[in-house]
Amino acid sequence: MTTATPVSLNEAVLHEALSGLTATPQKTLSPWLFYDERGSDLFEQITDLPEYYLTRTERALFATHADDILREFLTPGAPANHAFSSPDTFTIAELGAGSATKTGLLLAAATRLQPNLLYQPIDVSASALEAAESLAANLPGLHIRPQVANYVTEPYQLQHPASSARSNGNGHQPGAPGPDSRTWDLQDAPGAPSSTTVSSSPKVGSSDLSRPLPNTRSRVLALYIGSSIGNFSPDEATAILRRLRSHLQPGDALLLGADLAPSAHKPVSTILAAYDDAAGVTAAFNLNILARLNRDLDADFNLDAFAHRARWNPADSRIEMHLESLIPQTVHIAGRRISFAQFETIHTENSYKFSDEALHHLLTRSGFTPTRTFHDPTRSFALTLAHTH
Ligand code: AVJ
Repeated sequence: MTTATPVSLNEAVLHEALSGLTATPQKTLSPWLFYDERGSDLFEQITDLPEYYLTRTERALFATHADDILREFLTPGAPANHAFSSPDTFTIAELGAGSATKTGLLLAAATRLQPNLLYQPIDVSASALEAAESLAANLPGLHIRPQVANYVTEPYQLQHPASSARSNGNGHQPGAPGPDSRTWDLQDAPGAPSSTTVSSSPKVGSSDLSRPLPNTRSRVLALYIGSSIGNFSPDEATAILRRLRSHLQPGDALLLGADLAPSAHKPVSTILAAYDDAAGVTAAFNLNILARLNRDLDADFNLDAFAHRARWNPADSRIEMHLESLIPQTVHIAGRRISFAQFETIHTENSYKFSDEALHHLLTRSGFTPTRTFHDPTRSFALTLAHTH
């Protein structure tokens, strides 16, 4: 182990391992256990695999549609050539932000639209948030307020800072909003948050042209992307989105990134290959969960006696990852003996794949009205913008 695991985290790992591995009839381990240092590194490698289409497809959607997404957020239903004019400014928040590499494309578009932008990434990993913070170095006007929290189990906050709106004194840039667009200044705004990272770029919008508009606020665009929602059962997913909804107000919106169910253009084999790649990186990622229990809990799993399995479960529209015991065997964890029959599996992950109807249903029962969906040409992945209702 290269870094010490905090005692409380180790206790959570122990609790999860013992409760999951003594469950009957199906042994389970929760997917959050994948993401220790080694597992996070393996997941980064997965996102570059030729078979793992999810990350690159979603990134392409951001590259193509960042401006469309922001326009639709600010002025739902407006035509493509519509000039932005909104009395409110906006801020972008993100659940499970990780290192936020894809988000950078949207943040870049947003800072062209609004010279000072507050970005609120929330992630359980402090090191991932440090990587997200480095985005500010490359995007003048971006202010980052990171929060370390598990958005499933821990409280988190979303700020709607009161804005001291002012006109953009720098004139009209191509692709940028007209001189009437509002922006706000983190330093001057009453009740503004103190961001932990403030870019060193000069402030855009000169004070002599400032026109304070009281009673304006920042609308929140909340991102939940990367198909992270796919790890949760329909009830858990609804609970996560309802909680997010409870932090939002009228005019705010959610951008949900989800992997789509098989279709004429997307055979099951394509989806399965993404979870069983030729190079064996996903197998190593799955097996790392056992290696982690060996490292953190001093367990004695023989990694050669378990094999990675990925299955398509059509009834629940999900990929399941399992670890199959190749022989009858007994493993020791913290003084407990855990026995496996030959071919018995540990269920380690579900990755739900959504139909358009399933996405619509999930969003509406969580308090959102889908406004517009952005698909790639093969309809493999969807970015759905949904406003609060
Ligand atoms: C991070 C949950 C989106 O389900 O595709 C990748 C994790 N598991 N390969 C996914 C994962 C196996 C991934 N998510």
